[in-house]
Amino acid sequence: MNPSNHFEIPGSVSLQTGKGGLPLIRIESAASSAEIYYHGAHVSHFQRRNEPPLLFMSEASEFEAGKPIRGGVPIVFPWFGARDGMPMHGFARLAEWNVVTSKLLPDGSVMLHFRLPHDDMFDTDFIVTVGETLAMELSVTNTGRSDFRFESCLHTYFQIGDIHQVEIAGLKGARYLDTLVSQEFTEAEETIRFTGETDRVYQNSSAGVEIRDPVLRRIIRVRKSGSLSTVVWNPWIAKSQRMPDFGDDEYLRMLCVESGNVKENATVLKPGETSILRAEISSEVTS
Ligand code: TA6
Repeated sequence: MNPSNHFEIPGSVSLQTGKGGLPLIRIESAASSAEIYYHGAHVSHFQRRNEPPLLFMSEASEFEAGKPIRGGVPIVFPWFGARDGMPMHGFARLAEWNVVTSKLLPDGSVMLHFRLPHDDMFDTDFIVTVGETLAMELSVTNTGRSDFRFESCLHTYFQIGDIHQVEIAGLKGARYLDTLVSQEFTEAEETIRFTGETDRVYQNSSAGVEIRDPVLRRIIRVRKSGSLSTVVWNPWIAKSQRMPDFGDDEYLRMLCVESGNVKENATVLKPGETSILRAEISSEVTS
């Protein structure tokens, strides 16, 4: 793939060669930096000045056509989870997206607009704004002549100091499916802590969450709109050992908190309708 560089902005947006020889776009804003691969329109890096990276990236991740990148923000679309004979979590994260445009905004943040190669049934756009925060917007329009049902999720991997010491706040009262035991529960705790493999799909929850990290001394906040599902995942020890593109001990330093619309919260668009899923990630350094 030899992408054109029509969108480059000197000092802010540049086309570079990333891992595996894949083309990526490097973004420098006044407050932060980021990297986005054409492969999956995959945000692989986001870091605020004078802070550790906010996104986790596995040292063992593959960077090649047909393979998902293990870390950053995989775009899950148009289905979540497994589907017979089809790629896990849909094909969007495996596709080579096109860059529509870029823009330097008055506040010093930088916007990049990606589009999934055209499909007869839908148009899919992904807009990333890199600044004090990382703002992501996945927009889907039904361009077909019948209803279009799909699942979508920004499957965000956060970098944390130690899974044993981190906690998530904001999900108390939400009902969730514990996929490890295929049972539903209601979150009774003000904060969620981790003592083993965790794979929960919180449903009908539009709430933002906080990830409180005493080791990296920061609070990560995820605010979302157009999203009723929040997925919380850590593979822990055994599953980490089974994942070839993930280090055995990397579960200690990552936590997925994913904003989307999956399972019973799947989206149904009538012809001509558009849905927009937004997630904005910010961080606050604590004492
Ligand atoms: O994060 C939820 C989840 O569905 C987990 O069950 C786990 O499979 C994870 O996604 C990673 O999926 P992947 O296909 O990227 O290995």
